[in-house]
Amino acid sequence: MYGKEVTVGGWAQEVRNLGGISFLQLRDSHGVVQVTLLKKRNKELFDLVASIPRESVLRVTGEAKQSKEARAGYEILPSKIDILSKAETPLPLGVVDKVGADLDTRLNNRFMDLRKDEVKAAFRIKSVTLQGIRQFLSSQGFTEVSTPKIVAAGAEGGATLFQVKYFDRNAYLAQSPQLYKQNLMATGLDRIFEIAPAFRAEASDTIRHIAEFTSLDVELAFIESSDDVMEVAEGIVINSLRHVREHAKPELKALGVDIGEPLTPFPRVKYADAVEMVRSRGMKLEPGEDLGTEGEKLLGDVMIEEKKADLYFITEFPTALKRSTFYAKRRDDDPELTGYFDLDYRGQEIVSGGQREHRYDVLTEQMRENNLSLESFEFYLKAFRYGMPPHGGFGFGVERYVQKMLNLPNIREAVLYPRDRSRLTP
Ligand code: AMO
Repeated sequence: MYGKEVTVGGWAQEVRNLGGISFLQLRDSHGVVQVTLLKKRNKELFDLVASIPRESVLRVTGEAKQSKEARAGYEILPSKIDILSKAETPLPLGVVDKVGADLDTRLNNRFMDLRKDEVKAAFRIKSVTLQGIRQFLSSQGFTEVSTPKIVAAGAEGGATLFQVKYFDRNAYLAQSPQLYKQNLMATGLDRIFEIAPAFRAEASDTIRHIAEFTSLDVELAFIESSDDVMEVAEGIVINSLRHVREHAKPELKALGVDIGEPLTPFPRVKYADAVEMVRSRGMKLEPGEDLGTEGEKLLGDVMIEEKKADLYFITEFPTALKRSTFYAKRRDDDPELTGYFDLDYRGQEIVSGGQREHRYDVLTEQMRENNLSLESFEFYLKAFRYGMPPHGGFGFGVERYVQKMLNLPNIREAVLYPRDRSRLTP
């Protein structure tokens, strides 16, 4: 386009005024272009640009010219500049300033924060990740479904349920599509997945919990064991990482992240062995006790040091730790163990799942153990009385996955508008 007239729209990132000449850096989603103004050529435009507040939106028309000095290798010599939207001063948050703002200030001004390439990059990568996941799952014969987010009963314990008023009744925001994805296993839609928000009233403020997260839920019928389920989880990770490596190169570069090939097959560590591994590293934990955040982290260190594994399964969760997961199948040969697993990514759980209990009598017994009213779960239980195949699945925390993939210090960096105990706007 050299020598031709071009029109570009963007944000006025910076104006450098050197007296007789000034340079306006105009930024749009593709990058930054230099608009060069000569006072003697057009004093009116020169003065206009000198007065434009940073981050205003402009439309610039002018001649595109090759330039050795301009960073992009070309510049625009403007003949017309329209101010489409003038920015107030001072800015609530700098866009190109070297001084970093704290996360709260950034989140309070997210629209401005997202003008930074490295902040936007995480969301482009999240989108590419979801694309990779969808592509892989459809190639494996999975059907994408949508289930209600306003529900009558929770599946993941009362402590984290959000109650909502639903006309003249009480309802809850779905913590997980658990009951619905199992319900669908009775229909012949044998392999399903859903990518949707899940809600948890998490009281504590941590770098890995939010009140609204994107849950990738998978469920498959006619399985032999949890192994069939783990295979799908592993496939999702391997294929979506590859997809990101191939389709998000500039974004990975902006973040300075290099995603290597993970070690495959993902190593599997039995829960009991995981406890021994962290105990041998000095952590005080009784056999069978919950690993907790600290134990998970320590196990992550051990797996990287000893096995060079970023991603690994923790398998055979003890029944004692999964008792409240009333739908989890206990092993026929050893009822003290389940086939439940977690998939951890460098010391953080990102996936949890396993084979479900599909036998009505055993399932209702496990529910009674948890003091659940079978009546309020009738819509769920009914499907188990008329032909329910063996099945299993998992919940996969999309933001936790992106957080670990990109080494983000806080899960909130992977959510455009995070929800937590203190945050309801923006
Ligand atoms: P679970 O409660 O372990 O299992 O959740 C599954 C995955 O969801 C993610 N996750 C969260 N991410 C961010 N903030 C939170 N507050 C949060 N809570 C959970 C984690 C976790 O591994 N119904 C079962 C899944 C199943 O068995 O299919 C369930 O919800 O990455």
